[in-house]
Amino acid sequence: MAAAVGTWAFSMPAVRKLSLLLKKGAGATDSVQEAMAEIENSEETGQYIIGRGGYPNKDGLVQCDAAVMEGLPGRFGAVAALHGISTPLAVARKVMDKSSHSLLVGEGAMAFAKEEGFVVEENEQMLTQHSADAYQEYLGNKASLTGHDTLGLIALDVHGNITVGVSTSGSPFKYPGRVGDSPLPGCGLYADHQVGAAAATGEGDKIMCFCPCFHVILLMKQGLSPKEACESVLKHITYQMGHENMFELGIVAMNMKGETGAASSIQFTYCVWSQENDSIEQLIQPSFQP
Ligand code: SD4
Repeated sequence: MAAAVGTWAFSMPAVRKLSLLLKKGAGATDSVQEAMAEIENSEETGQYIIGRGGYPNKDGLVQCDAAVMEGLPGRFGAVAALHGISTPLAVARKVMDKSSHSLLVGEGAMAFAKEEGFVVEENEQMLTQHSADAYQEYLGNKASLTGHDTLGLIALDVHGNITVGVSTSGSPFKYPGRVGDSPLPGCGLYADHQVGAAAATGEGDKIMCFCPCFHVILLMKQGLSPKEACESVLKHITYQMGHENMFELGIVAMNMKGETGAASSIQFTYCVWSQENDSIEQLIQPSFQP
């Protein structure tokens, strides 16, 4: 039974695309790559945007993080602080499929992408009017934006394979070279073909200290539902941080039956589709109250 889930309301077109591909029997990884690329390469996909149109770093350069993980052991690829490429997840896929490495960063990631035939664009091409204006405003008052722009997609295909992909331009106006949780396995994403997959969004600098996606998978392995597992992890982190210091974190998860669930420290919208109902729902997860 195929199923798909995506983080934030702006995942709606991507989840729709996943539903169309998965219904036709496409593989989970191909589907995630194709659905992600449409949003990455689109200039206007919502208030917070990934890939082309993402917010630049403090020097004005759009630097993206992306990763893909299949449920099968050792199938992971990621890029971080990659610039000039409008579809970062496709490069992460190449790292997984074509290299002996798991994570490539910065200039090395760009050189690898070039070798694999990706077109490297000028930074101006990666900026949009919206992101360029936001950067000018930042230069004027140095006030950093808060917001979440990670698109996380989980797909379970009709063949029983599960894949999770994430893509983000990270925190707006970040320090050059900053890497968030998204391209780190266990932190921004995790998949296990016996259990399911999870993806995270929020303040990556904090998220990476807790490996929340791996934790969710471990709990699902022990028999918790995706929702119970996400809630349990959020509760654990909130307890460790203290409620007043809790940072912004949203987690979505899916098990191998295609059941999904989420938990979040702030109100969080996510989109789900299952072959059984064949309708895409936008669900609002209220903020977690310990
Ligand atoms: C990151 N979790 O890089 C990602 C994206 C995000 O505000 O939510 N940024 O921290």
